[in-house]
Amino acid sequence: MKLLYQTHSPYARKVLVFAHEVGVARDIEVIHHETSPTRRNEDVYAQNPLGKVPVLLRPGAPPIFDSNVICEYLDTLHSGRRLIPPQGESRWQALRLQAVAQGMAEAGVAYRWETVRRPAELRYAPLHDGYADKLSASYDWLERNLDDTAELNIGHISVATALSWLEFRELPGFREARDGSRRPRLGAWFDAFDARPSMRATPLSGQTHD
Ligand SMILES: N[C@@H](CCC(=O)N[C@@H](CS)C(=O)NCC(=O)O)C(=O)O
Repeated sequence: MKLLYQTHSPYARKVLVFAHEVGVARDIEVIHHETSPTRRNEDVYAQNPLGKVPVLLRPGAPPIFDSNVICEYLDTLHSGRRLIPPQGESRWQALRLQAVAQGMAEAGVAYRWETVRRPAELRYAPLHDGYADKLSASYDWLERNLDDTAELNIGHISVATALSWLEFRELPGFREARDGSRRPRLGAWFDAFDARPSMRATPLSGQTHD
């Protein structure tokens, strides 16, 4: 299989960390692509009409995207414990966590448009304030709700890869709240997760090209 990837995408890295965790990473050839809505990448558009990575190319089968769907697929390729719980409350908790992580990454991307990516004269301050609010509220929610005793699941992988990217891009931080108070549970949980071999094997690097 080939994975259309980006070394600075939280979504692409989520897929690759997932692949490492379920033991299928060795079956995947990683191919870096630069993507941006302002710079069309024909190779990516040829596989995904949204022009986004990650995309998984499978021999003799259609390409699949996005990161959520690729992880669902990879979870069918191994005989170990499923990292996307198939049923019951654990499924809804894991998918809810994934949804928060996806939203944090989306808010982070949007915040960057309003702070560094869009030409200065086109930026709209109330929007970046609004996205910062979403990040702050999500961090607080995770500090209260992240179940660090639950078995590893897609939600944890999604949150860790999103937080890692938010920190890499120096976006509003998760370790400290705006009033200066710490988020000790979230910080400790992230640091432990970040030491996993799957995270060490997939470092973030590079700049966005718009
Ligand atoms: N919902 C998608 C989001 C993928 C995404 O936004 N990828 C970014 C890279 S971080 C991209 O390729 N953006 C190009 C664009 O927006 O045109 C997923 O979870 O895979």
